[in-house]
Amino acid sequence: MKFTMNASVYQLLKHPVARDVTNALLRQTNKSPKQIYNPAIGVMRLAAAEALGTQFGATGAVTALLNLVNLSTDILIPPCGQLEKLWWRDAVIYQIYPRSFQDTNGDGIGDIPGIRSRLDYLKDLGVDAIWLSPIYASPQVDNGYDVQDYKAIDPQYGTMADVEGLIGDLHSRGMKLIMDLVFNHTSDQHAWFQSDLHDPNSPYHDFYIWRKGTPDAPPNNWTSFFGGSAWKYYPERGWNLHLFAPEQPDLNWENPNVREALYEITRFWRDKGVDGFRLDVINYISKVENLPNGNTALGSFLPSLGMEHYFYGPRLHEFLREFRAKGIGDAFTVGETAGFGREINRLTTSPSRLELSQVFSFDHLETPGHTRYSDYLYDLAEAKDIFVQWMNDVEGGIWDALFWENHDNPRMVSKVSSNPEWRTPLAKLLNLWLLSLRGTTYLYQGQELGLPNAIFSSIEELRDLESINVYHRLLPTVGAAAALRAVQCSSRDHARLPMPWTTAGGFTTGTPWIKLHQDTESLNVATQQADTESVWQFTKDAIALRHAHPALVFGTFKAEMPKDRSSFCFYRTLGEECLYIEMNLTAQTITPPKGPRDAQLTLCNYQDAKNLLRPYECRVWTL
Ligand code: ISL
Ligand code: CA
Repeated sequence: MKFTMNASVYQLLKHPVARDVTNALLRQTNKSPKQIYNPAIGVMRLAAAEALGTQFGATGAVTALLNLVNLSTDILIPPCGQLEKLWWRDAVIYQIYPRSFQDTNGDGIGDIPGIRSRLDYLKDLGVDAIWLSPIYASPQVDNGYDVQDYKAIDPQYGTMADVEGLIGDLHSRGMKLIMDLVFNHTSDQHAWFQSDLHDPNSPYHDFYIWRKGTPDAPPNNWTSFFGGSAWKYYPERGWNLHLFAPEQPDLNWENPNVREALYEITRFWRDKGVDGFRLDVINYISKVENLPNGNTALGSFLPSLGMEHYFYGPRLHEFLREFRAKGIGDAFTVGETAGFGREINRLTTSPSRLELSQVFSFDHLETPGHTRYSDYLYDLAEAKDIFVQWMNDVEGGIWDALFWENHDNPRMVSKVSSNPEWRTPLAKLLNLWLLSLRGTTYLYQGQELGLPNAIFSSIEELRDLESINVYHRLLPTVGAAAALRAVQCSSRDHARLPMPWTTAGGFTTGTPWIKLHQDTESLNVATQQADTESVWQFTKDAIALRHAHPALVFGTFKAEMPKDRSSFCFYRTLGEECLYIEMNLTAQTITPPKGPRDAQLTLCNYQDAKNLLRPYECRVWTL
C-alpha cells in the first residue's frame, strides 16, 4: 500500500520503517517521542506536516521519509516459533584488532602468529569466539577495511598457512573464528577496480558505481563518512562513488556478477572452517535507483548527506536473502548496521526472514542529541532506557548484540566518567552489564582491563584517516587546540593502541605502529592477573558466571524500578534459577531499590557489600 501526502501521520507511523526513522530523528534532536506520538500530530495530514516541517527548516523531510517508506514493501515477518539453541546465542565474543594485538616479528605491527600465541589467554578468560578485523591483502588506507584481495592474507599479518593454523588452534580449544567481510566496497587497488577503470572490455565492467559527467559537477550531493564529496572523478571512466575514502570505491551490488563473486569468496572462507562473519556496513549495499540527492534537512542530523538513500535500500532484504542462500549458508552472521532501529533490526534478523543472525545497533552508543564527536559525559541512565526497551521487545526473535566498544569507538569508561577514581568499579560494572543481559556478549580487546582513552598531545600521534581528516577540516575555523579536542573525544585510535601485556608493554620488541597507552605500566594484563581485585579478574568471574547460569542468557528479564535514573536493577529467571543484578549508575552512593531478601551475594565489584550502593557499585545475587 503506497502512502500519499494525504495520509495521516498516525497512518504513516504504523509502518515499521517510519517508526524507526522517526525515533532516530527524535533521538538525534533530543526531542521527546510525545512530540510526535500524540493525537494532535497523529491526525495531521502528511502535507500539513511537510508544511510545518518547512517552518522548522526541515524542508522536504516528510517527503523523503514518505519515499523511503513507500520503497520499504518487504515487511512481512512470518512467525518464528521457539528460538533454536545456536552456539552464538550464549557465546562471549572477543574482538581482536590484529594490528594492535600482539607482534611477533618485531616490525611493530600485530600479526597472526601473535594472535595464535595468545589463544590460551583468551580461553582462560572464558572467550568462546574471536572476531578479527580484516587481515586480507590491503594498502592499509583504512587499516584493512580497503581490501585488495579477499583470498590473500596481507604479508604484514602473515600467511594463509598462519590463518589455517589459527583456525585449527581455535577449533582444538573448542573456540570459533568470525572473520570480517568488507563487501560494501573494495580498495581501489583491487584487480576488479583496476580492470573496470582501465579496460573497456573488462569482465569486471560495472563492478563499481560509475556516472558520466563533467569534472566540475558530481552526480549528486552525497558526502563521504570521511569528509568531502562521495564522488571521485576519473577522466577515462567518469565519476566513481565511494561512501568512505576515495580509495574505497563502492561495489555495485545491482550487478549479479558482483554478488556471485562475493558469494564465492564467502564459500571459500566457510570451506576453510570459518564459523561466522561480521559484515562491514552491510546495510549500505543497496542504493536507491538513480542515486537522488540527499535531503539537506535530514543530512544535518545524519553522519553523511544522502544516507537516507542507502542505509536501508530497496533491495537490501533481497540481497541478504540471496547472500545467505548462496554464500553464508548456516554460518553465523552479525551485520554492522549504523542507522538501523528496532523494527528494521527485527526485519533483518528474525529467524524466519532467513537473512542475518543478528546486527550491531548503535542507538545506545551516544545519548540523545550527541554524536561521537560531541564532547560530553555519557549518561548511563539513557543506556538503561534503551536496554530495558530491547529486553522487553524480543518480538520476532531478535537476539541482541550486547557491546560498548569496538575499533571505531572511544573507550566506554572514559565516555562515562573522566575521574580515574571510578575507573575500576565502572569498568567492572560496564562489563557485567553486557554479561548479565539477553543477547550475545561482545568484548573488545582491552575492555577486560578497563582501558580508558588515550591522551593525544598532537595530531602527529594519530593514525586513523577519519581522525586526521576531522582535525584538518576543523583546523582553519577553530584552531589547533579545539581541533585536537574534537579528535580527543571521538578518535577511533583510542581503541587501536597496542594491547598492554606487561608493565613494559609486551606488544612488540620493535617500534609500535602507534604509540603505547599512557597507562600501560599499571593497566596491563600481567599486573591485573596478579591482582584479585582487578577488572580482568572481575570480568573473568563475570564470564564464568554467565557460562554457569543460562538464566543470564536465556532467562526472562524484569526490571526493578525501570524509570529510576540512578540504578539499573533487574531479575533474570529461567525455571528454578533466579539471579538479581543491581547497579549504581552514578558516582554518588545511593539507596538501591528494594531487592530480594533471602539471596546470596555471588559477585560484587567492591569489598564487603553493605546495604547502600557505592559509586558504580554492581552486585549479583542468587536467589
Ligand atoms: O555510519 C556511521 C555513522 O556513525 C559510521 O559509523 C559508519 O557506518 C562506520 O564508521 C562504518 O564502520 C565500518 O566501515 C568503515 C571502516 O572505516 C570502519 O572501521 C568499519 O567498522 C569503512 O569500511
Ligand atoms: Ca608483526
